[in-house]
Order: sequence, then C-alpha cells, then structure tokens
Amino acid sequence: MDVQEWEQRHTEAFYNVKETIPYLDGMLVAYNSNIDAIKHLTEADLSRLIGLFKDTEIIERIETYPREIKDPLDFMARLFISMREGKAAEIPTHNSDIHEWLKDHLGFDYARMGGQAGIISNLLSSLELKKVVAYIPWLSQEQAEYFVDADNLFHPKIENGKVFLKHPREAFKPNIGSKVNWIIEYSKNLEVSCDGRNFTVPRDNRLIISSRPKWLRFDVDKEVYEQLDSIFPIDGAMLSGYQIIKEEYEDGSTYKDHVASSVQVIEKLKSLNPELRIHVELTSIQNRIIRKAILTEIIAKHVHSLGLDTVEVANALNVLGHEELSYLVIMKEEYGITSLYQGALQLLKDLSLERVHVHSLGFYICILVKGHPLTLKEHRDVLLFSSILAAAKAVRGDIGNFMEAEVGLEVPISNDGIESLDDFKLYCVDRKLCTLEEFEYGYIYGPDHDAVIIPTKVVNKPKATVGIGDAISAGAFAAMIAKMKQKIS
Ligand code: 8BR
Ligand code: GLC
Repeated sequence: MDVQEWEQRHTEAFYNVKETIPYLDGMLVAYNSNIDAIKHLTEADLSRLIGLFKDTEIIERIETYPREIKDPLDFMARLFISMREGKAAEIPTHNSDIHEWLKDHLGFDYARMGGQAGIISNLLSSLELKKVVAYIPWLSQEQAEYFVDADNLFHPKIENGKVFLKHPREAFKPNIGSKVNWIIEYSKNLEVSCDGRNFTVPRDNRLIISSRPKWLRFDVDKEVYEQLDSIFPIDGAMLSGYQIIKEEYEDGSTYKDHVASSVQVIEKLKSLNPELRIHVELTSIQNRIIRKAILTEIIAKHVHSLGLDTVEVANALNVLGHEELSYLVIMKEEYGITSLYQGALQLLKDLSLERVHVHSLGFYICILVKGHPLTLKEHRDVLLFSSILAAAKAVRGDIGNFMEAEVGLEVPISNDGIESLDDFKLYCVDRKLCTLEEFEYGYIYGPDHDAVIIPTKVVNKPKATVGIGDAISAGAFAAMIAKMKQKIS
C-alpha cells in the first residue's frame, strides 16, 4: 500500500471538503452536553489510589464487573478493566458521593466542553457552517459558558411561549445544575501492579464516570417540539445522548415513553425537510435493555447514518443477537478488521441504515447502501477529512478553526492502520468484493452494499483521547451532506 499516495489524498480531501462546507445551510446538534473534568492519570496517582484499598478488595470487585459506580471500589475495578484492555468505557453514577471522593482523592487537570452534542456543536461552529443549532434540554448557565463564542452558533430560547434562536449563553435555563463527568485519561505503557498481578497498558485511552443527576431528563421542551420549524433551514441533524434514558422514572414513566417521544422528534424533523439526513453517534451504553431499545426502536428505520467505535460495534451486535460476531470483534479488535467489516455490515442491514461509519485506531470503514448519491471517491474524501480532524484534535485537544485543523495534515498515517488494511486485502479480493487496484483506492463493492476503507493519521502522544470519535463522525457527516448539497446545486 502506497503511504505517500494516502498522505496526498488526505491533503487534497481536506481542501476539497473545506470548499464544500458553504453549501450547508445548517445542522441541528442535540442532546447531550456536560462539563468534562479531565485527569491524566500518572504512575504516582495510580499507586496512591491503589494504596487506599486492600489489593484483594480491588481484584474481587473486578470479578463482579460493576455496570454502575456505587462506591470507590467500583471505580477502581472499572479503571483496572479499562486500563488492562486499553478500551474506552463510560460508566454511570447516580450518586454525588463519588464526585466528592474523586475531587478529594484524585482531582482533575482541567475542565472543558463534554458530551457528544456539546463537542460536536463547538466543532461544527468552528468549521464555519452557516448555522449550528445546539439543543440541550438541561442547558445550565455554567454549561452555556463552555460553548464557543461564535455568531453561527444558536440554541432555542423560549420567550413568552415563542421560540427564538440565540447564542447558548443567552439561552440557558435558570436554576439548573451542571452535569460534570470525570474523564480519567491513561497512557500507553503505564505499568500496573495489584495483588501480584501485573500488566502494561496497551494504548492511550480513557474511562468516563458519567454523572446522572436526578433532574437529567430526555425531554424536548413542548414549545421547541411544536415550533420545530423555527430552527430551519437545516440539512442534517446529529443526535446523541440517548444513553441517559432510564428504564423507569419516579413519575411512573418508562424508557418506552422516552423512546417514543424521541422517535416523534426525528419524524417531525424529517417531515419538515424530507431531504434531511439524521446521524446518531453511539457511545458506551451499559444497560442492555436501553442499548437494544435505542438500536431497534430509535435508530432502526428512523435514522440514516450511525457513527461508532469498535467496542460499540461489538456491544451493538451483542444485543442484536450476533454474539459470535460480537465476540470476534471485541477479542481481535484492531487486528480483527474482517470481523469489524462484517459486523458493521450486519448493523447496516439489521438497522436499515444508509451508512455506518466505524472509526478505529489507524483506519476507518464506512459501509454504504447501494445507490447512495455520492461516489465512493466522494465518500473517501469525507472520511479523509475526518481523519485530519481527529489528528488535529489529538494534537491540540480542541480545534478552533480551519487553520488549527490544518495541524492534522502534518501527522503521519498510522503504520498499524496500513498493516490492518493489508490484512484485509486478501479477504476482499478472494471474495471478489474488489480488485487489488480498487482496494488500493479504498473501494469495496459488495453484492448488496458498497464500502470505503481508509488508513488514518494517528498522533503518537495525544493531548487527550476523549471526544476524538465525535470529531471524526461530525466532520465526516457534515462533509457528506455538504457534498450532497453541492451535487444538486
Ligand atoms: P470514541 O471517542 O468514539 O471512542 O472514538 C475514539 C476514536 O479516536 C478512535 O476510534 C480513534 O479513531 C481515534 N483516536 C484515538 Br482513541 N487516539 C487517537 C490518536 N492518538 N490519534 C488520532 N486518532 C485517535
Ligand atoms: C460522552 C461522555 C462525555 C464525553 C463524550 C465524548 O458523551 O458522557 O463525558 O465528553 O462522550 O465523546
């Protein structure tokens, strides 16, 4: 595989997409935003934390695989699991004691915009879309401060029953608390030892402790729903945050009510612009009932595009009844590129999607329905553009404008990514999914789908890893719609 060629393609795609962005009228980005308290875990932090417990207690708790953080030992157990495998995870906590405990025993280095919708709104605004409409049902005054100060960024504000679009800092709801998540970033090669068991962290990644305060609700304000036309014109919507839906609520409502109203919003958006494209950005969802409901009732048939990482592909397959494939994706991870491709294709089919964009460390795969209005070259440009954004975000932490995004152009393409693609080449050619030459272009032609696969740029020592997946999906989705609009203009 010619790495130089892929470098060149990255650069051309970046400037090509940059020219296309003005074709977009606007994007809606909902629902989740929070404050991320980011802590880079050092060796000293880790041994201090371990010293607070008996080693055997930690090991015993790991065996129970806590799916919620109820006490500090649950936290330690999930931190160990995440570090041992180098896999990102997000675990909810419904109790504020853990927040206090982390503040007292760990602390954080800095706070920044968190939550997929928050991160995506800021990024798209910085990429100079004409209009980005963020919608966060629990927008507090403190949270609003984390939105970039830009005149293309709006949030619905209800005044005397009427909806107006204002900057988020002028659209917050008074008397609402803030949702603060803890992001524990750890680095590759950190040595961990507990109760005589040792391991080396295989890659940079993070554990997220996601606060779920009681007041967190997945409700769209009645006025906003009724006057949804006031946020138009928009060409697309990027939706995320469904993971906060709970099975049961104190007022007797259940997840089914919240799932149904979420679908109503999607359907109303589409009725207001039948060309509108909807993307859902998935994340770690611990509760299997909720995970399945989100996939089969919100995403399937209602949504066009899905963005997710490799762990999320495995988790989605698992609740959809594909345990064996899920196992192959999770066990082999980066090296299991064939399983990942098969898994992503399965998701496209099971969920009746137009597009599934999987981002992995070193390569991205995008599975497409046949007959998509864009060519595979155009889809490839869209992915390459998002690879530059990922690299820029890994270098800088944040991307404030196109010039800052250009930093990503300097980052080299990952050797591991190239190797993964080489491993996959024979599978594709043997099954006549493409010729060798087509594979070199990144194009795959299945019997009932097409696909694009690219090697990507990976930063050796990332500033942080949290939010990179959001930048990838947002950049690619916005670029895709912009290209679709350019074509019909
Ligand atoms: P999630 O946030 O959805 O898990 O996505 C993370 C994505 O960030 C990975 O799939 C990978 O593509 C990208 N990424 C990570 Br993690 N570390 C990176 C790095 N150092 N350089 C570029 N991309 C990275
Ligand atoms: C999830 C987390 C949030 C984090 C985001 C990054 O939304 O809850 O804390 O910023 O993922 O993707």
